[in-house]
Amino acid sequence: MTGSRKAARRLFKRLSQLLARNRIRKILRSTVRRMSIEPMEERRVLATFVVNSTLDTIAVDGQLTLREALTAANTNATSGDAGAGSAGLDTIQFSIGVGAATIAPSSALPLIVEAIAIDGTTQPGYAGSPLIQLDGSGAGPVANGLRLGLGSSSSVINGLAVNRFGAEGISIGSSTNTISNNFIGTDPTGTFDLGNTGNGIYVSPGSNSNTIKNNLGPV
Ligand SMILES: [Ca+2]
Ligand SMILES: [Ca+2]
Repeated sequence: MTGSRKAARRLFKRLSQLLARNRIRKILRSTVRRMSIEPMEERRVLATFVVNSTLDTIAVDGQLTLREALTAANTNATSGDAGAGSAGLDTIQFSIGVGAATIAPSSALPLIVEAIAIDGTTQPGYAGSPLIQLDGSGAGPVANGLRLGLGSSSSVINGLAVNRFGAEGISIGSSTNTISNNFIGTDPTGTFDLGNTGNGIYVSPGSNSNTIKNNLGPV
């Protein structure tokens, strides 16, 4: 082999090594990039609050109240025993012992300003009639039971008894909500008239495409 061929082979070998090293470097770089980006990807986890108390307080006391759940869902920050809600839709379920339970707010519950799904049918023992009763008799003369404000579109209120509020039972000020399987203005068995002073369900002008189905009111 001549000297120049040897030099050419050496050069070729060196170039191959450099190319291989470059390729490895590129692979390493992209792997590191992937590893550092993946944990930062936003994963939207919807919060679910399980109300376990009939109290109306906001306090860290092991009792997760409806007021705490509504506040945390609205603000996406913690409230008493309720962890932070997530941006947008959060869910409120119930597990207050088994069977009928009455929540009697001592003032108006928070205006709902983000999508929420409140599902009374999750209360253990539910068999088609509401077990969770929102009793507004102590909430003051201008309190609505539940009020869906601006920003709350696509909410669900399902399977509650809502009675004796000074204003409306459920007031809707947003769109594409579903109000279903509630007893509004009656006791939880649907037997006694416990009307709200205002409308059972009030839909504000400009609130569109709401689904209101399978609710019961006083005859
Ligand atoms: Ca609490
Ligand atoms: Ca929220």
